[in-house]
Amino acid sequence: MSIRVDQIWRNARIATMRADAGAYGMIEGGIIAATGGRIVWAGQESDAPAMDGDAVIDLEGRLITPGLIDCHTHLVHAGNRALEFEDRLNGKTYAEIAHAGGGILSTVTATRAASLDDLITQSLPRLDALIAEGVTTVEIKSGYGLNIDSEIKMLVAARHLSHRRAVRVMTTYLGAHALPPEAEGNKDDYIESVCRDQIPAIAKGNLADAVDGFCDNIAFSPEQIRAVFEAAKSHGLPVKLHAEQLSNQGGAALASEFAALSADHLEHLDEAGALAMARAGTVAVLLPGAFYFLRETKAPPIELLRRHGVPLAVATDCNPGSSPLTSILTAMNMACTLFRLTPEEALAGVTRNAARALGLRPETGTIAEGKSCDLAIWNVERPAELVAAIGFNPLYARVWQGS
Ligand code: DI6
Ligand code: FE
Repeated sequence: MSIRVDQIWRNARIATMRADAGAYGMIEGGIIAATGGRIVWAGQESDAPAMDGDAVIDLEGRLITPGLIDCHTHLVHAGNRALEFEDRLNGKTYAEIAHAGGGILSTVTATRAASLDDLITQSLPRLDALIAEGVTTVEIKSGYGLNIDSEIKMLVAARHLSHRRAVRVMTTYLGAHALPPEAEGNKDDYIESVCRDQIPAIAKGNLADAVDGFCDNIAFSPEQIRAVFEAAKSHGLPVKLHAEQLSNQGGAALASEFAALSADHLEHLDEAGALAMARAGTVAVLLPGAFYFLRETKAPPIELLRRHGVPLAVATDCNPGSSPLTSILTAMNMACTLFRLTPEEALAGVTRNAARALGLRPETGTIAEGKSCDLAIWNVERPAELVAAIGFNPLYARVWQGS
């Protein structure tokens, strides 16, 4: 008697990315079977039970990895900042650009002015670029609306994108991203409106899967972020934080206190912060695109994170100001060239550990029985080929929830 399944992918090399299964959790001569969008069997063909599939695909030795996960993006926004990029290269200062209405506030103005449909239409090509590289799960933040209506519009746009494409979208509310112009410099009052008005409205509408903030000199203080986290907690929402990007504010330790899913950027992280993250199981999300685009020189303390066993994830940080990057493969390459991750760490960073940074560990991120059948199938022999090349896309096929 053979077992009936929906689909079978056979004759593959499988980088399962399971943590307990050797380098890349590699299986040679592998086979994956799925039913109802879930993996029901994955392993060596010679060990497999007799199975009958409605569809059987011979992959002729191609590599299968888990579907890739971009766990930190701001890909929903309107407009772009290419002109600002050009102005800076032509010698204008940051202050001059900001004074002329440029910088992050220009994205806020454009995003506020855009209709919901427009926001979706402008964001889709960025999502498509990620999907074309094997991404099956993407996180999308708000944070360019900075008032109730526009923050809600951004999150609704992000949720809509998941109906327009075969991809899992996780939304994150980032009201504490920047100070809106109408707040006239009063950060405490704005944070109060985030906690009192915005978070309850967003929680009520079930619009966000997590709450994020930007803790830095140019953004919000640890005390202000603590208030945001308390409000998130009171609505049962998990938290994450843009921490230690430009300076050390103790943001990673604060996030860990709230058992944050992740602390992201971390260029200026110290040992106390790394220890706190390790204890809380908070994932370190590395964003080499922002490091590159801002021409930073201080890399995150990778050796310290490794030593304390903090899980490392890698993401694009896709945003118009500091990381206009829509290539997860390039982010992986940059994580290796700029931060000295190994190719295996980079791949774990966009699969197993990225799933963990989104609270999706039981659902996706590795190839294992019971998980969603999210796969990326590549025209390469070895995983390192995905990471070493720059600007080349060897994707053969992408499978999300079994199809
Ligand atoms: N970190 C950054 O570098 C940006 N946001 C953040 O939290 C910049 C976003 C922008 O300039 O639009
Ligand atoms: Fe970001």
